[in-house]
Amino acid sequence: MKSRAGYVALVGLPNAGKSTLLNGFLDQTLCIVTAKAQTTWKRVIGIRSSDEVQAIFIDTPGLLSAESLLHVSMVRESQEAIRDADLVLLVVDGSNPPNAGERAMLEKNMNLSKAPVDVLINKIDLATPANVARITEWVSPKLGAEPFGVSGLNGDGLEKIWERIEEVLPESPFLYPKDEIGSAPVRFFVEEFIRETIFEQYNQEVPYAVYVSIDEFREGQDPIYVKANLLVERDSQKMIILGKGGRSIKKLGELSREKIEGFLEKRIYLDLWVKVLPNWRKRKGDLERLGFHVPKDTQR
Ligand SMILES: Nc1nc2c(ncn2[C@@H]2O[C@H](COP(=O)(O)OP(=O)(O)OP(=O)(O)O)[C@@H](O)[C@H]2O)c(=O)[nH]1
Ligand SMILES: [Mg+2]
Repeated sequence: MKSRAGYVALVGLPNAGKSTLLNGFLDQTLCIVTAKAQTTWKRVIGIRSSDEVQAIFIDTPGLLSAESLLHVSMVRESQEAIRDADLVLLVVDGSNPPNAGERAMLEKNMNLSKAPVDVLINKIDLATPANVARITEWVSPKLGAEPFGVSGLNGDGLEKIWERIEEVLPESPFLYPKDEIGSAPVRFFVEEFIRETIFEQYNQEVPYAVYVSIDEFREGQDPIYVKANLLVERDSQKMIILGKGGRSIKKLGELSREKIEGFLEKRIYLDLWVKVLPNWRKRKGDLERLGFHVPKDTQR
């Protein structure tokens, strides 16, 4: 049998469970997951290879109406993934079906795809039959797709989707070495684990204003020395991140370190610094320096 390989984009509204599904397909925690919407800010690649088939899953930021330049860049990342995919998996939260405006926005984005679009009703463990019926009545006529019920959390339905992926991907040599599971540098995962912990620990708007950037990563020593800058938009956010007597940032450091050590299977020393980069979410130059792709036609 000839080998098959290609790109499978996981797209949908914020909080639908895209990152959970990527981790489920890989049986590994590669993407950060939190209960808050808009956790994923940049595309993440996760690779699953069987003997003959290699799927390159792309986890994307949630599709949302853009309020800041950061959102514009997030939406653009998702749209590029839709355009480049060999199969698009539209992930819909079965416990919280999209409203009319969200449905229209999703339909518009799915039209960008040249590839087949399959719909996954995720969180099927929580979905009521009425919600499943509502989603099916929407997607069957509009997207020509019979939805699949899945649960990223407990893995239900994922093997069936994998079989579908194996059929749909084009004949092609493998695009990555067979034993590779990701393509991002280790630094990226370290940044993401810190960001995930920020989402878990701080409330309301604060996590959305923090960009985590690794400043130093000194390997070849035990423990590995990691210095991370936490960039916030205002002094008031800096005070919140630090907490009274530095207690909050100490806790953040401890919890993040445990996750990173689990991922790297090595001891690390984590040095966190908070810096103010005023209004970075709205500034084109700052966003580009931080690795976001801001559309060229954006004037700001
Ligand atoms: N019960 C249940 N919860 C789920 C399932 N999949 C995801 N979740 C939960 O839904 C929340 C959001 O999951 P994520 O994977 O971060 O969602 P996402 O689509 O990547 O969200 P953004 O990155 O914010 O766009 C988390 O609390 C998950 O634990 C599922 O199948 N069942
Ligand atoms: Mg996500």
